[in-house]
Amino acid sequence: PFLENVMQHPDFLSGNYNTSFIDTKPELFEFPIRKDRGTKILTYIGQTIVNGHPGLTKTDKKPLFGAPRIPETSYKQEYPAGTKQILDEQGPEGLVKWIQQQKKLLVTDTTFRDAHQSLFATRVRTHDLLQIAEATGKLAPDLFSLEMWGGATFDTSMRFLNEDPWDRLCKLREKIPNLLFQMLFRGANAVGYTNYPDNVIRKFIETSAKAGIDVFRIFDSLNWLDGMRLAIESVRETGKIAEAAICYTGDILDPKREKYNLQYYVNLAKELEKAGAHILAIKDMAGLLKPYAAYELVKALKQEISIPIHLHTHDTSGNAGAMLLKAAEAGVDIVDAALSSMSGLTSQPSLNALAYALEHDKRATGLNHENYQKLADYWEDVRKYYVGFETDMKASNAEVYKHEMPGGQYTNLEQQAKAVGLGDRWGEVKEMYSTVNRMFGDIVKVTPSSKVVGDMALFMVQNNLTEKDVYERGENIDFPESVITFFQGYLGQPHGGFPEELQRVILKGRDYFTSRPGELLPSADFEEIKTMLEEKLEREITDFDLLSYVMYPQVFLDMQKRQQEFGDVSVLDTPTFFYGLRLGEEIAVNIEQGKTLMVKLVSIGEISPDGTRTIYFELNGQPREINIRDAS
Ligand code: 3PY
Ligand code: ZN
Repeated sequence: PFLENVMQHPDFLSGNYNTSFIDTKPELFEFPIRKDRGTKILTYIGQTIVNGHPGLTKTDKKPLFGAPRIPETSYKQEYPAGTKQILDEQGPEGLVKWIQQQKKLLVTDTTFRDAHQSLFATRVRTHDLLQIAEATGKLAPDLFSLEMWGGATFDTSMRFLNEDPWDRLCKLREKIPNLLFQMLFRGANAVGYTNYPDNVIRKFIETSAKAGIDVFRIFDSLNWLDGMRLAIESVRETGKIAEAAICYTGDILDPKREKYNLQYYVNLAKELEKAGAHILAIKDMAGLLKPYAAYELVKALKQEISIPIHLHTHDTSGNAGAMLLKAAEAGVDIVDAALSSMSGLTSQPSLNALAYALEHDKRATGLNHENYQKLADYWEDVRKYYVGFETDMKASNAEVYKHEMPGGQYTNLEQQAKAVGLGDRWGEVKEMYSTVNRMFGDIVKVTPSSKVVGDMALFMVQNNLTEKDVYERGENIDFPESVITFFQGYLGQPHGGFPEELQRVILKGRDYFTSRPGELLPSADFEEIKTMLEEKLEREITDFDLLSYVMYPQVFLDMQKRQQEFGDVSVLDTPTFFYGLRLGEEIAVNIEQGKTLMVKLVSIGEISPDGTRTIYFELNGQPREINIRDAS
């Protein structure tokens, strides 16, 4: 009975590995007529001028931005050899041995992924990453790795940036040949929000390894070992690095929080080592690991396991810098940090500050202050483009120890709360988040389990429900879909099981299962999907397309449509992408190697009776008009 239930499940049908999903939704394949590249790009710019960019308040005047400071020195030198060469030449075992020989604290730079995911809703565009890529490879060859893919970047790049995430990976790989590329992989949830069939997990890992990922940080949103084993094995088969994570929650120093005590983490770490992890990650996604707790945890783990330890945290409370120092003292091998201009608050602590803090210490990082300052300067300039997506948070906030919300979720949930009219009740939402966590039995909260807690908290605040109401009137309440599927077992099993009473109230007689969802989900039929997509999209379908479709069918198809309408908008500079052009402004758009379009905005016509406006451009000096519907 559960198998049937899984197959009928709406998430399965929209998650979708079979082709019946699209047969029932033919509108997904109604594509706009084909236009030339110049017209497409003018249509995009015109659309942005008239209607603004989704998610940004429309301004009549495009803000003025100076050109970002791109360090010049980078172009004069070869790429120094880095950790990528160690892995390529000596394999995972050789790399692990090398890590263990280092006295210095090794550092991963998260600027390309978690920093912007946590500070401004994952909006950094490939264009801005590519402009600093060569300089990063040349000025920062002594990093352990560059975290640059996975987590939320996969879906946001398609959903909000009209970009193919695979394209970002391949292009960065070309420009940074010397650093290990690291991605965040959500175990059986891959880069999505629900479990996928086993053959999807395997193919995703094989394909990303081939495209350039070297280090896979694998976690399970409930610390459920069964949700991680397949990913660990698959990464090992590719010859890349399997870094398996314990997600940290609670407080090991608090005797009252015994569910997640030191022994719990030590046991889990030992299991992960046994399961084949090359490196252990301590993933402190909310920044709850306090300095002295970090010392205890790292000390204990160092005694109990023999693989290197890589520590990840967020600076929401303001304590993360101090925490890294205590962890370094206890012998942690690698830590995550972000370039200073992209650090702090819900992001990682500052890499530049860390390098200074440890100078002349036995764990000194050896990182060159001037080089990393140049990279931080670039990001200081570029960050300005994204101001419209920044959180309202102006200073660190220690209440994270109460609500325990992950850094990567904070800005997103705040946006979600605003979108449903709860902007002025954000304080209540945060409080409810911790109530919901308690009701759920105190679970590990990280994507996607954190999203379930967030959905329930929003739902309760929005409907003015108390904890008591849920138990007393729950029979008559339709809970959010994500909450129901969570209690059915679609995200796996939480430590200590589900609270039975609440599970009964929420499921209302629906089935639930305790086995691994991957065992129940039918395999994706890649051949069938490929044939279907080739027919519908009238082009060759790559493994990249196939995996993007399988992860996010609707998002992928929507992006195909926008690409047919607007062309490849990743070639536009970011201010133009978000704000269009000022009157009289002319930009050069490199649509491919050696092919440049000159685009100038001449004037914007009055609104006509049919609700459209004519936008007058010059394209390579020739007048061009584009009609755009004014949505205001
Ligand atoms: C993600 O899964 O995107 C995360 O950043 C979790 O911390
Ligand atoms: Zn993180």
